[in-house]
Amino acid sequence: MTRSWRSIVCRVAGVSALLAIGLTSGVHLRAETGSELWLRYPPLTDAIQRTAYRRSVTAIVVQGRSPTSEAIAAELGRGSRGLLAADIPRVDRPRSDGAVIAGTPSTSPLIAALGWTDALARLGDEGYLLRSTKVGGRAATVIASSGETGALYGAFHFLRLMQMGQPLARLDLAERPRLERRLLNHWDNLDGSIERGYAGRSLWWPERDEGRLRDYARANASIGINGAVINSVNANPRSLSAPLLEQSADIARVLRPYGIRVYLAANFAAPKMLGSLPTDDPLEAAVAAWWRAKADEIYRLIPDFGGFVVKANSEGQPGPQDYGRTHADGANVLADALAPHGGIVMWRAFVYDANVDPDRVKRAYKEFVPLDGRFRDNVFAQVKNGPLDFQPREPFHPLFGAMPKTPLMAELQITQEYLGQANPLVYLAPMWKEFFDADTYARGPGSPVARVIDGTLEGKRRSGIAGVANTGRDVNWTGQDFGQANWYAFGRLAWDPGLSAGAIADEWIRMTWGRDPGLVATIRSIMLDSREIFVRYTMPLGLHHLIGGDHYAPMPENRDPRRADWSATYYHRADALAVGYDRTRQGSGALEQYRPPLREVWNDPATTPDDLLLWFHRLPWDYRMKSGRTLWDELVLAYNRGADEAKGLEARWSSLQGKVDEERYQAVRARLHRQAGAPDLH
Ligand code: GCV
Repeated sequence: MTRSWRSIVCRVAGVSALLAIGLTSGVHLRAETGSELWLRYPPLTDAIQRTAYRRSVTAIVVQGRSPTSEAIAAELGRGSRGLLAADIPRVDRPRSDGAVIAGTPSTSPLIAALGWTDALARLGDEGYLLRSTKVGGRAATVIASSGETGALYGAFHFLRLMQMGQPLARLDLAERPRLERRLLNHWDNLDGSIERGYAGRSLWWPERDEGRLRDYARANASIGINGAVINSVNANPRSLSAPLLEQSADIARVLRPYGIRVYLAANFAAPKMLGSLPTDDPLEAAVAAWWRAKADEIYRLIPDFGGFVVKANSEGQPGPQDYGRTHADGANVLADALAPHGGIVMWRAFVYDANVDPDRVKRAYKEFVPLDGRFRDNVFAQVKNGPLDFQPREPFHPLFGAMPKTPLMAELQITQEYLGQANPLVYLAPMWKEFFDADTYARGPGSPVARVIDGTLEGKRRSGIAGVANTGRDVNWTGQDFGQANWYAFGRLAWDPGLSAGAIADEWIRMTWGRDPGLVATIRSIMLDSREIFVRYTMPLGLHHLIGGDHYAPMPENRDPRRADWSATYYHRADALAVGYDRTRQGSGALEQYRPPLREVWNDPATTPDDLLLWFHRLPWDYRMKSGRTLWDELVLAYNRGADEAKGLEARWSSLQGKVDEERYQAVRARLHRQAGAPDLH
């Protein structure tokens, strides 16, 4: 029985190489490569709308002259030139109706004169007002913030309204981000390779194209990303050496005007490896002094440096436990060095020492919960969304809601390490929403993860989120064109976890593919179905981690000689009688790390949602499911249904031929064809 189950698992993923993309001719749409992302600004085809917009956008007034002000003016100019097919002049003050005025009370006398300073102060330096009003008796649109970055975000919002075809008259919008730190984590190595990167080499190591870097910054600013960790968490200690810091400073110089701060991943053994100290013991005065001097050196080069992320005592990385110290001891020595400069430490909770507990998913909680309250004020614990490792579906990590004194930075993975890498189409926003909306019950019912992260549940001042990036040097940035949607959605949800996956998809589709209602509806339905389809054919009923060493192809027989908990067999535990991991009270007890009522609900297979059944339970193959089918039949049904639906995605996409440009159409089609398990297109 298990043998044929394996063959079903393996049948559903194509594993041959992606070959050339066929090109056909005869289309009238502008050829596109995807390089412009969602900032394409193609001319609006609706003449009535274009005329109305032209009346609302007759001139651009950005009175500031800083690099950020220049970026605002350039983007408004570029966007309106593209969308309206007209050169909109930049002027120093409105001379007729229709000026778009952007800035802050301190950079713009026109904005200062509006008397909005108090309202702006309440929105913070990244929040903004977007209003239709009168300036000097003339109708104008004002994009105002107390900080220049906020004005830049507002400018992108204004452009998005036009890209979406929204009315521009009578605007009265106020926005502010719900989370303070909105970061991309790049797992980029100094040699240019990217760990779990599927879209080409690093955008900045070992050298960079400044124009591309600026486009990266523009894209991030358009969705509110305000920080980038530019090297891998498996950090090369050399990242903190003087020559590499010079390079980081150069990257920071390009990103700064777009409100993006540079952060670095630090290797905990840097004092020994770079500084020739005899130890990295965080309680040694010489080690603390080394980190202080290093922080001072960094801030001399990068005055707005954000801080360090650290992967310690995890997957072979050095850490404080090498000296019998705790994660808090380790984090605090770095935090003390950064504190005088305003920097933070993001100490990763991705730890799974086999000596802590036989069940991998229990280990981080057991190590970190006792440390709550022992971290310095400028330390975040950075916690992956689920307790294992970025599976297509996991329950939320039980640390969310279990460390009330420590700000938790949620870590999501935008790059599709376990989700087919850059081949299938998988829109991740529904998965992230499932995480944000999950009720932790930390303060009774109505304690969703989103409120743990944004700090409101436990009255925390600091908040943040990190996404492991999927960008690289590929022309379209993300390999699969729909990977762009995940980058986009991450930024939008980091800004406001309350946005819906569907609304974000709508925005992205209209800006990236076109505004025809039929086109939008088709792509939207493909996107919203895609994650569940992928789950069905790779990990139905919560049966997880059935992959081989490269985390791509299904390989349920995989036994990794290095570690049991890297093996598929460790997770599915399949034999002739049963399948699944028993995490109930009778099993590993992992569900005791969740609060009531979850631990009761998930302790009983009859009340556990089917989606997580085999995550928490080991059940006989003939176990009777809620549907009346046996477990075996239900699994087979899900695998087959998922595989059939994956084929259906290609068919649904085919209906769009001629409605989107042929280049991107074919590129997506080739990947969907492969996802369907069919031989590659030639
Ligand atoms: C950066 C998983 C990935 C590793 C990654 C690790 C982590 O194990 O497979 O590539 O290392 O997570 O998040 O640290």
